[in-house]
Amino acid sequence: MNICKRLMLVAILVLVGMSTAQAGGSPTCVFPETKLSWPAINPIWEMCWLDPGDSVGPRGSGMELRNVYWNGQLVMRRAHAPMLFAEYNGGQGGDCYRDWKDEPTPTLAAAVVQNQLGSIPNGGEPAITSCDRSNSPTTSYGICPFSLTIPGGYNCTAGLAIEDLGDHVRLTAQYRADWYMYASRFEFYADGRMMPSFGFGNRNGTFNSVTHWHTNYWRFEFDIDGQGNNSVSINGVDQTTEFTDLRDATGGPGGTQTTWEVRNPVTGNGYRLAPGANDYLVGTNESGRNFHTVDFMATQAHAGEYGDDPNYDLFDCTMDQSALVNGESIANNNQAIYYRVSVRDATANSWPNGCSGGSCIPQDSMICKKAGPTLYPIGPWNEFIFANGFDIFVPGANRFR
Ligand SMILES: [Cu+2]
Repeated sequence: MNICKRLMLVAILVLVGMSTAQAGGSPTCVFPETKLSWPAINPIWEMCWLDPGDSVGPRGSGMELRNVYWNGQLVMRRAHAPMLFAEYNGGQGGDCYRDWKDEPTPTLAAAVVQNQLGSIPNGGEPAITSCDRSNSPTTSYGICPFSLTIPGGYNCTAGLAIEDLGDHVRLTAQYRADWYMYASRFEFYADGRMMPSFGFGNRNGTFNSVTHWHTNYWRFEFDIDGQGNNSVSINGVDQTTEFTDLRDATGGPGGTQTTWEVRNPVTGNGYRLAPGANDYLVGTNESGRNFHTVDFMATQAHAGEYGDDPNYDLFDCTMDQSALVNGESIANNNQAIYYRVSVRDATANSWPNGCSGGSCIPQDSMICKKAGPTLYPIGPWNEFIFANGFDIFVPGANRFR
């Protein structure tokens, strides 16, 4: 190697070193946290996970992930789902409830993926939740094993299923609030994408007769590169004050969908949250009763604040965004962003209100419904992975069967 080539190599190494200044980080997990490194050798993603029973917040926050690192760089301090609601059609005299998120219920999974990273056995099946199983409008399959028998070491596991699926790792937890069984999933791809999804299942046919909605708000505490200096933008335009927002399929640049970004303005690294196709199926406030009226919130993060109400009870159904979005700065600090998905479980002849016969939406209340966004890495840390920049960005792509 001549001196010129040697200098060029040094320059390249310096540039790489600069752009990955925070690389090499790794979470320290403290009981009851458990560390996940995927792949086990030369990990791309590392994090601490907690099952719903150990999650923070009043009555928990479902599957909780802490100190999530991609290629040795901090992405999020915490990801969880602290606000969950079940609302019954007011036109049928229905009430509305705030559900709990700290009562785990088993998932059907291969023994090798139960609470540890594992690969699905040859000829085996990925982990199955109530929602994965539910494909009939009126039949419920109960709790695990959901009237299924899968040979080869499959059984009902408390805690998480953690599956190495080749180009990504998938974490699945399921929890129960009376009749309902909620499946919280998170997929982490080698290319940096993160895909949280929520499945709304059931364990019996109770309330088959009343149309109702389920609403989940995720909460993501980003700290890109771990310097406490992030910004939040709408369609790439930085915002300085806490805000609420709504999904808009054509509200982004060039008529694309509205997206939101969290970014470290110093390193340029960030994430873009793009709604999934199913997220659009049930808009805010479909019932008209003003319980859940925003899709997105950007708030300044505060220690110990995991939602709109630290002391709620079962009947506190309204998500009070004014308790979270109240004029604080979101410039150059740490934020918690919240994102809503809802599903409607319709019964025959009850929705829309006033319908009759064929004008009513046919019963689909026991059929599984899933929704969730994709979070895409943006900025320099992405360019080291993708030569084709934003070609990967496919607004509204439907990844659900
Ligand atoms: Cu339901």
